Amino acid sequence: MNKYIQSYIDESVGIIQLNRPKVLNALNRKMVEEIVGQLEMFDRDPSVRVIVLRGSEQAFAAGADIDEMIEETPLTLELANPFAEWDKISLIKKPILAAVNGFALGGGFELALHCDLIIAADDARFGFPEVKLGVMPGAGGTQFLTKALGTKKALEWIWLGEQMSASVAFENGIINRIVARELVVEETMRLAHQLAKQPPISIRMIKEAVYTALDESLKEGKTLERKNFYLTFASEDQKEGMQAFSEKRPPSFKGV
Ligand code: DAK
Repeated sequence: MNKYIQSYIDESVGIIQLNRPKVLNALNRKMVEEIVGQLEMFDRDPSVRVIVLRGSEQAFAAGADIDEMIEETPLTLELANPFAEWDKISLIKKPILAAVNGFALGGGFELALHCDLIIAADDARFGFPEVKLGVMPGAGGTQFLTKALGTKKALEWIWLGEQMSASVAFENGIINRIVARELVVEETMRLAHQLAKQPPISIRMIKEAVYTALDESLKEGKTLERKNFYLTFASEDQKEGMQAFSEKRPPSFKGV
């Protein structure tokens, strides 16, 4: 039974809603475990094709729970190894869409950046305030932001710890779409349902290939792309997609 999140399925979209609104969805360790556990369950569930992660009215998440972190020492962290949970997010094969209202700060920004696509409200605020607490991002923030913005801009944002508007995040390619605050969930669900109609095997193979481009050389990336391309021809959806084109009708993909 989850205490800090709610989850449900809407047709083939699995939704995870962070649910600690009184503390702006500050992420404690148990909450991260619940989010990751639910992501893994949706990833294994054949009835789910796309996952949406959303916050509440005021915040996607205003960072890791400072009250929980305050007494941490290097050794309590080393023993608990809390980053192992975060690492599991990168293993999720299905698309994860973040619907961001309000604050996505620190660990909350990192959680959004672990998602594949980000839809944000026009008044959403992003940033890494860790430096103001005498620490620094620890769940990938320095890496994600540097890959998105380059070293100069990443250093300025993370050193100053200032909040970034949705429009700046959009101009820098950090988020996919900006919509009015009251339409964030609706637009995210619309996109999720659109993606859910795409062939699931292609969607998974594309996700793997695109992230490989971040870590591997062009040569290795192209090799993996080619293998994944071959693999799509093992699917019934490849036959269906091409047959539907010939017959001039919309395809119906089954994920097999
Ligand atoms: N932790 C705990 N409580 C928080 C919180 C947080 N991160 N953010 C907000 N709250 C609580 C506030 O204390 C307040 O509680 P009450 O006083 O009502 O009991 C309530 O949420 C409402 O917040 P405010 O009254 O402050 O609301 P405002 O609108 O005035 O301000 C704000 C909103 C987002 C600007 C402000 O709340 C704020 O500055 N929050 C803290 C932002 C921040 O510094 N975030 C943490 C960065 S450190 C790790 C993985 C990741 C990380 C670390 C470790 N491991 C796997 C080990 C990441 C670290 C971080 O994220």
